[in-house]
Amino acid sequence: MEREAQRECCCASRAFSGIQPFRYLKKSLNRNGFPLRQLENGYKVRRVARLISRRWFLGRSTLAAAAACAPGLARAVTPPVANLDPNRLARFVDPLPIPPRAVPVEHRAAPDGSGEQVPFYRVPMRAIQARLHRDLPPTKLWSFGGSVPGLLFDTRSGQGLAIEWPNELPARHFLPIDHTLHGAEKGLHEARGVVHLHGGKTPAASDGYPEDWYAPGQSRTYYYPNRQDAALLWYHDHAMGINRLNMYAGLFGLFIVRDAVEEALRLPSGKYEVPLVLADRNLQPDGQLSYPVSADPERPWVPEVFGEAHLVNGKLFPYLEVEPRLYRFRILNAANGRFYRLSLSDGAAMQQIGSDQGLLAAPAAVKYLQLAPGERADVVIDFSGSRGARLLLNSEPFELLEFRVGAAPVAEPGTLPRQLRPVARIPESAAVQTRRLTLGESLSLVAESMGMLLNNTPWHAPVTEQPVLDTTEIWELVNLTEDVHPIHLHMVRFQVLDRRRFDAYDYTSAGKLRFTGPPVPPDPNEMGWKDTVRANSHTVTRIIVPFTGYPGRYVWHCHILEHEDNEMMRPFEVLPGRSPGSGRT
Ligand SMILES: [Cu+2]
Repeated sequence: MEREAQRECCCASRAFSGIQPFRYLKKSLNRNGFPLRQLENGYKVRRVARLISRRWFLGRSTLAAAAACAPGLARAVTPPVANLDPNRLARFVDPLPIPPRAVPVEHRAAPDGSGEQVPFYRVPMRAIQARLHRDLPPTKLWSFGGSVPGLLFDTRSGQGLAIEWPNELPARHFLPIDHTLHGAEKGLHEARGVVHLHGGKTPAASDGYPEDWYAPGQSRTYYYPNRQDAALLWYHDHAMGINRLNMYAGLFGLFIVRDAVEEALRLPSGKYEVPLVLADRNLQPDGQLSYPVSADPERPWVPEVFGEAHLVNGKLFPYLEVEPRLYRFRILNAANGRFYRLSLSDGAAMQQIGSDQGLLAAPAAVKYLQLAPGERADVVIDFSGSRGARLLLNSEPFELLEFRVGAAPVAEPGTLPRQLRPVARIPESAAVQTRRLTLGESLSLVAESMGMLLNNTPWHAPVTEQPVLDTTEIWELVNLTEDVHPIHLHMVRFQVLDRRRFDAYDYTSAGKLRFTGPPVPPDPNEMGWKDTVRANSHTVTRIIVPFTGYPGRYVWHCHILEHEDNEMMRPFEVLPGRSPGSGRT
């Protein structure tokens, strides 16, 4: 964990902003990259930079060289109005809000023909006003069901449910659409939306395919069979070309799946189980959302967005009163691009008991907890030794949340089981196919990012990944860029096999995969089931994926939303097996 944290710290802390070029440049100069000699040949610089990374190019260049790229740098600037400095606000004056629970409005027949009556919910997308801090006026947001985060679903494994997601948004978007992005062309409804249950084993028709968006006044009802292990899932908008804006506006919420295995462990529950949804935002001085734009009004897209204001369950600097005992926290990173690196101010370790797709085999002690956008962590914190203390949950240098620990002793502080849920490791021999898939960035001649690509293939190209239902594959994610990309596959869960550094220049210039280090196995807290994996810079990240569930068309993509909206997303199609459940083809 420590090793991982150090290796990723440049990208992961992301304290710099992609929209402030000179500040960003100073940070970039500290990065390690290719040998400087490669920069002495201008041709090589352009070729490598175009294929690898704008930041790498800037990072290994001199200030003079950067100045020569002024037209490119000038494209990405801050808006004319300065953002609100959240550090000027009083800290820890608002209690931590807990998202309200979704309640079914009735029961209806399941659409799978089973004759079963399933709970039916209705959760509209609509505009709201919400106070992010005691001393700020209300902020305009878009919400699922009236709050941000949206209504919390608390569901049981094996109990299907149907949700109608009406689009009741206003006709016009309030954040800057880039009409040059694929799927965001002029003339389309601005406030379109479609809902994806992230981590859900969901039939394709209900998975929220990005092109299946619908306009204000329209509605869709999706069916979730919920045939999967207990886990913290989340739902969010997935509309093509504007997903980053809809999510930034607030269209996301939590979806908990519970089962008997988890309940038998008697983990902290009720008021001792607390959801924590993390998301960073930039705010205008009047408290309204500020989404950065490039200097080109025709192409306002920016490659990444990092906010200075860190919302926990929709509040800035909240506090939570806790008893001196064990608490379970269900944590989601719902940010557009920021990686969180969570720690406690007293230096104590947290016990991570679960990851994206449910419980680990055993608790893993973590002093620093990395969470990329889209990742979740299930964490137990023991406050029993901190009676009367005030502790902070930090992501340095940011303070996120204050815990106020009660002074009175409690009768039963709780205990944590040593074993949680067995996670059988999938042998590599189970895979019928290995796919090598690159993560790349396309750059203009002035090293300005034009977008990111999976396997050098745009979204609209024919489907190339067609796994067969009930077979297992290994996917090798070859990251040619200097960014860490959190890669998410819909519908399936997978395990991380290993990560291995390679020479990206050799790969891009000669197509040769030359490793520069040994394979590194995942840390203990990554040894469970995942649906989103951090693909580190200049590293091959291998995952093993059983394609069980449902046939049909799904997507895989980077969960940095600005990347996803600009081509870093591809369809994959699960083909029906030759004989159901037969395994190999
Ligand atoms: Cu990415």
